[in-house]
Amino acid sequence: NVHASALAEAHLPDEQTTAFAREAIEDLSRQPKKLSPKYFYDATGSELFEAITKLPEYYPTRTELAILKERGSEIAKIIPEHAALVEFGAGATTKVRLLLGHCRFAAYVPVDISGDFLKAQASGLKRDFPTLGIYPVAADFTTPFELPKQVASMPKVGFFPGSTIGNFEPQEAQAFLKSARKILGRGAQMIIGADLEKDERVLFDAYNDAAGVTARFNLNVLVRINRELGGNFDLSAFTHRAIYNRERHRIEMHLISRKSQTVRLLGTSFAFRPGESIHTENSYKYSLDRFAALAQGAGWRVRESWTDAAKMFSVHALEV
Ligand code: AVI
Repeated sequence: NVHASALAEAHLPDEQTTAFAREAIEDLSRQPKKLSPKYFYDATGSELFEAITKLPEYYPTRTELAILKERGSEIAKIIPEHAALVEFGAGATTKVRLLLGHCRFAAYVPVDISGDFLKAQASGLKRDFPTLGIYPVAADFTTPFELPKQVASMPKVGFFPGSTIGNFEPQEAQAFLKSARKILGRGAQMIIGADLEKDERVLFDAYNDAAGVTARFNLNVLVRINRELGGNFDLSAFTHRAIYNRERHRIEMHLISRKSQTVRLLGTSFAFRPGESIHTENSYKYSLDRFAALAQGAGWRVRESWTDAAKMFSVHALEV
């Protein structure tokens, strides 16, 4: 097996790398070529994403934070006391701290694929919320997982901020919402952030920042393939492109080949035409109505939706 032996040579034959290799080869063999956005987030990619959230053009993070801050007491009113807050994917703790500050949660269950990250996060929170039970779960939150037995009898509130749901295809988003409903159980609620459809120029600029951080974030997936899968992508031969697809209500990120070239990874060659794209990410934008329809299709009702005054971003409270 050519792929397996090439992996062994790269000294990285662990399970996650094997999955990355298999998926990258399959996705680059397609027409049009693609790569999954989940591979953006190695250590460098996560740092670049943190830098994106601070860019003047990238409004989602700061707008969602402002909504959570401003509406914290309204959110607290509809949440049962002594509930367990289950966060799907655990990034920076800034947003969850806002909710924990406003609402009286008995437990916090961060769910993330990276166990190390969870441990670091948990110890900081424990210091600031000493009475809160913290029960991290190391799991891929897009597939079914068990909640810790300590929270079995508590009502559950899911938390999925950041418009990460926008990076799922609509049918994946619906499947995720269904699975979250099953995991959270009877009487569940969910607080979820979704980026709104808006002026195309604003959307375009948010993914084409002047400082070029989004371009570096996009290209980092090729850096990762080179390092982890022994690829030989020439970074200067690919360029970042982000466009708004109006019909499909989504920003698309692409890496465009500047020339005719062949790239090799793990014994497989991939030919690129000049101008040919690797489609690396979709970021769907939902109107309030389209989001409500998505939630409804997954068995949730929108209890309340909050937006900022300029209607840039939305936070929804869902109930079963
Ligand atoms: C994480 N996710 C919600 C970001 C987004 O806006 O879709 C990822 C991102 N891609 C480019 N810039 C930021």
